[in-house]
Amino acid sequence: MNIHDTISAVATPPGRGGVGIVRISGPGAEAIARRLFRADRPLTSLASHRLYHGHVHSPETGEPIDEVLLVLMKAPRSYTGEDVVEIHGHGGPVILRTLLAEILGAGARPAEPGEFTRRAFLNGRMDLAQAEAVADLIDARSAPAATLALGHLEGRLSRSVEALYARTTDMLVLLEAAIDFSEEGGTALDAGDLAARIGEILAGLRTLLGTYDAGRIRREGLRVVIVGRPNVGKSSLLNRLLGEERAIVTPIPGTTRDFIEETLLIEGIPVRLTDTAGIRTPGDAIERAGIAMVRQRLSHADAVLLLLDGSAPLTPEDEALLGEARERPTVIAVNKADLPHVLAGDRLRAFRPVHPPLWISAKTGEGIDALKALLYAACGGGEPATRDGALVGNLRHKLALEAAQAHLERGGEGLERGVSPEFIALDVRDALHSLGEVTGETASPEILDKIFAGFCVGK
Ligand SMILES: Nc1nc2c(ncn2[C@@H]2O[C@H](COP(=O)(O)OP(=O)(O)OP(=O)(O)O)[C@@H](O)[C@H]2O)c(=O)[nH]1
Ligand SMILES: [Mg+2]
Repeated sequence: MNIHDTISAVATPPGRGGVGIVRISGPGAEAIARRLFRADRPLTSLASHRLYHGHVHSPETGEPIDEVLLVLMKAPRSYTGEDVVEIHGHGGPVILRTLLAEILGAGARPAEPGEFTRRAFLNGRMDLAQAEAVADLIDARSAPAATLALGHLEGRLSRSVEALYARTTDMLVLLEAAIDFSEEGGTALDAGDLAARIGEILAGLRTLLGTYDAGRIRREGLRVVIVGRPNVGKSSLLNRLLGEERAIVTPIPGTTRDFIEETLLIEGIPVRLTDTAGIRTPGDAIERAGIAMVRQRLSHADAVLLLLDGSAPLTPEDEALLGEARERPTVIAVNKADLPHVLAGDRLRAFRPVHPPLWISAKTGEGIDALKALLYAACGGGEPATRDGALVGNLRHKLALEAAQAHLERGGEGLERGVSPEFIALDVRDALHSLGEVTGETASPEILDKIFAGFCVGK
């Protein structure tokens, strides 16, 4: 990819709208603008960061194409750090296509997905975690996801990681001095000091990594699957949580065959809720297929909502499901609390559930708010732990931080065993490399390609 040429793309989404924006970035942006744009009053030059009213004309025919507002943002005070021109035209697909075609005809080339943001990164306008936050902000499906992304765009995560990066660099300097010492008389290695430094950085990493569940939930939402034997009230509970009659409810066991998915918001976070076929020895091929599908959904779930019937004794089917409850985060709810309580609590306690079972009634609504809160907490949706509010919500960041942690732990162990500073320095250098992958100092072109390929064109 050549980053010294001039690129252009429509920056607003396809379709019709009040305004549509075409963006140009690169050394030729201003010249292209001057060629196509005629301001209301003749101009000798375009001032930076000023909005001009006028028309875009076709240079060949001289015909007007659109009435527009135009702004030039001179490097480096622009999104990409290059000269950027934005033309605000009317938001129709034909107009925008024509505007773009004229710009390309005047010397720009079509921008690749995410190329504006990639240039912003390459030109030092933002680091990689911030660039990823741009995509997250655009893709945010809930207010908490948008808040998280904006925090990262403003450098919240980057600052935390950079602080760890700087401390790891300091450590490497000390180690290198000690390596020189053994050769030509520098400073001796203070093993106690070094161990304390490693410990501090590891503690910082642990704190950041401890925010992953909360961060991921904010970024991606939650997937919860309701399971239980037939007739315990799974579909009734789905309807109650959604506040509408979405699923068929009947007293006949085996009513739900296919799964039913709907999204509701808990604490502003989208929760994808799946109602499933009741689990039992299947009566026919349809039911067998339905039950197989439950198993498949379960493997993708963040949490399981295991539903029991409080008006009946525990059955072997319930017990089989309770036995599986420890395999993944599970919230146990005992439904039909409005009926006489028949289910024996001590039988349940024998399964040592992580969260005490909650009595609810899909019919009356009893316990439903508490159930939502419990689901949220069970998935790690509690308040995040870091002081500066940095949250790790991206798997790529988590893996890089974990790699840094593993390298530092190895270095720490080496120090304890008294290995020579050269070897410890190797681990510290690896840790530094992993930390740098988050903010992009050490991210390979392959990583960059992968990240920016996920962006939309025009961003
Ligand atoms: N009294 C009472 N009845 C309930 C409650 N929840 C569900 N029911 C009744 O229990 C029966 C079964 O409810 P469903 O919601 O269809 O149960 P399900 O678990 O989806 O059943 P399958 O789809 O067959 O697996 C219906 O007659 C509901 O009216 C409750 O909280 N209290
Ligand atoms: Mg059902």
